[in-house]
Amino acid sequence: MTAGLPGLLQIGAFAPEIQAQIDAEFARVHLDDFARDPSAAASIRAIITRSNLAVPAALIERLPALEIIATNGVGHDLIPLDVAARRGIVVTNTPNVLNAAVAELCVGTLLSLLRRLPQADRFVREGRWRSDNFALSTSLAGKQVGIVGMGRIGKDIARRLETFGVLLAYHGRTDQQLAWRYEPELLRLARDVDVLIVVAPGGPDTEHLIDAAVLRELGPQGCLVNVARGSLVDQQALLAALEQGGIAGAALDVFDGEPEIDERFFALDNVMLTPHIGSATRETRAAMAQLTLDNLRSWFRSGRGLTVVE
Ligand code: 8YV
Repeated sequence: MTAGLPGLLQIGAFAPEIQAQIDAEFARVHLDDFARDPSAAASIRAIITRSNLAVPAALIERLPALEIIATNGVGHDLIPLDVAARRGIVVTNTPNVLNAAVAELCVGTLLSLLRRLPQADRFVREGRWRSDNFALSTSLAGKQVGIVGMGRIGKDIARRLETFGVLLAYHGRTDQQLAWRYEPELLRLARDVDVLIVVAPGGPDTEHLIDAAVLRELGPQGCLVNVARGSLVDQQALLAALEQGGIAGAALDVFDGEPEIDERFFALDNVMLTPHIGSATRETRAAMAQLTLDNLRSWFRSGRGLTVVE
């Protein structure tokens, strides 16, 4: 560890150009090395991590000098905020810089699901067009779409979907007095719509928010889209609904136990599966990593984070 630079514990990997900045500006030790040799524990003042990786409470307790946890991602459901707050440790994330990318993936996978684009691509590649017509699919235009979680990303999704001629409504903790209809009852929203989009934060408060009852209300013509966290959906109820025609289909970017997801999904033709790539564009990941670093720089320069999780 380089003397004089702030001690930093790194969890996960970062792109070479970001890693170079980390190594130039911080006395960095990677979690794997720290697990073998925790001698640096007393000098660790910051953690840099990624939103899909856990920061165990036990690890925080072993770092007496820890001041800040900077996560590369908007989600912070794998960081024990209560433990951090008790210790006066600041937690920062990367809001806003990924809104467009996640919204694009949401719209893209929804269109792929409704128009059966992966199946159409396979139909052509397998030479079946020579002798057959691809079955008609269904339009997005005119559909009733419900958004669960009208935060920054939810609003970006709504603005994009408006241009497709859908009717929008949303559910969340509060009526934000927006142009779109607010539905306080999640079951009623599920009953009213053709497509239900899940884009609320993960964590204990939203665990299995989308359960068997909600899927029943969504019904045999309804489709589910999840670009938030697997934990928001009761995955066993979802698999049963998909297998038994309880709902028409689902576009899923997040799952329980990623990346070891339930192989029952693989056999289903009415699902669009993506490997948690909501924010996975070069531009977005570069902006996320830069904001993560800038949060650390601002903290050690001014004692303030730029995008602090409240
Ligand atoms: C991950 C995400 O952070 O921002 C989030 O909450 O889930 C993603 O952007 C990213 O996959 C981890 O690097």
